Amino acid sequence: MPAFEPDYVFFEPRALEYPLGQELMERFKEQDVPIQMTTSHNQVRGIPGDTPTAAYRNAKRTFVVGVRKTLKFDTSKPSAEYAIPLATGCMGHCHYCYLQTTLGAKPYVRTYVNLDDIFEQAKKYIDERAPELTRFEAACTSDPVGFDHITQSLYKAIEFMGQQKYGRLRFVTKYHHVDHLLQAQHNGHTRFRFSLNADYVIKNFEPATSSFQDRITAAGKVAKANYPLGFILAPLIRFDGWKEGYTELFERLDKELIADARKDLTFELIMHRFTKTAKRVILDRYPKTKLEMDEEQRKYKWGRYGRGKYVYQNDEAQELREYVQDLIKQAFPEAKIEYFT
Ligand code: 0TT
Ligand code: SF4
Repeated sequence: MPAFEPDYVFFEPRALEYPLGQELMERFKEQDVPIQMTTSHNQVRGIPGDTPTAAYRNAKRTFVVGVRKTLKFDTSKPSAEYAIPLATGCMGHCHYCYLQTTLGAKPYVRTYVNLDDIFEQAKKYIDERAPELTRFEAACTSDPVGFDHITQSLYKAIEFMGQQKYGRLRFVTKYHHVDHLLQAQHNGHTRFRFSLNADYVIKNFEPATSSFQDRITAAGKVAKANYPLGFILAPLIRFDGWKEGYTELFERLDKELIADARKDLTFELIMHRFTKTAKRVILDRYPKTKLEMDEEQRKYKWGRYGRGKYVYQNDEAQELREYVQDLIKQAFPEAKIEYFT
């Protein structure tokens, strides 16, 4: 899995008023990537593709450089108090990804260059709650590690948060391109998490992401650089043979993970869920997917604005939860399980 480089690039004109916007323009010019200007990201036009599927695949290889206008941060339960907006979209092709519906027709990677505005706003949120800690999730709308070798904005966010007595950063990734982040002055204020799953899930549902092995190796490096480390097991799926699959995951993890990584380790557990809209979009984009999305077998969990989700039945959820929690307790008795949802 080579580090991502886009095939198409768009700039919002205002992005060029910021140093990062200018740097990115220079970088892409040097690389000879086709660059277009766009009045606003809502006006991104001209991503090639004869069919909607082809256009979607090309959009996933498109990079948009823009300015974040709204500086009100969303909340981000259960992982943090706030979502910090650094970017939206991702080049991965995970079948189950919620960005397919939350980003709708804008699946491209869009990065914000007005970082000082964003950090200033984060500082305000921190001050409001001090001396309580305020946690910021940087992976709500994107996988921010996968293209940080291009923008370095996650790097800057890590260093910004390193200086905040009462601020904490966290993010999760499926990419192993972490080397430049190892030097950041994080001060222990960033929890660096990797998303892991059973081999079956990675093989069938996570195209265009880094392999299990690469993620574990990267996790070892991150722990060596003294970052607090975490794993998100998501989505937990009850595929045929899931018990064996998740047992094997922990056997491998136990074998491969270096001792340094076990000191301050957290786990977050998230069950698979889908909405009716998500199911439609997924089947449209990945028509051959093996992802099970049978409403009949699921429990309907009511949500706001009619956006209810299909989750596993209570007894199935309970079984999944206990099984995976036991695996964690056996292999990593000192680790903290932050939540199961
Ligand atoms: O469907 C995915 C589920 O994963 C959501 O319920 C959120 C959850 N999630 C994702 C989580 O529990 N912990 C995480 O760290 C996430 C990777 C990030 C996250 C996203 C979060 O913690 N809290 C959130 O509210 N989100 C948002 O959920 C982003 C998106 O808009 C929405 C999708 O339901
Ligand atoms: Fe979605 Fe994460 Fe996969 Fe990217 S890596 S497609 S953000 S689930």
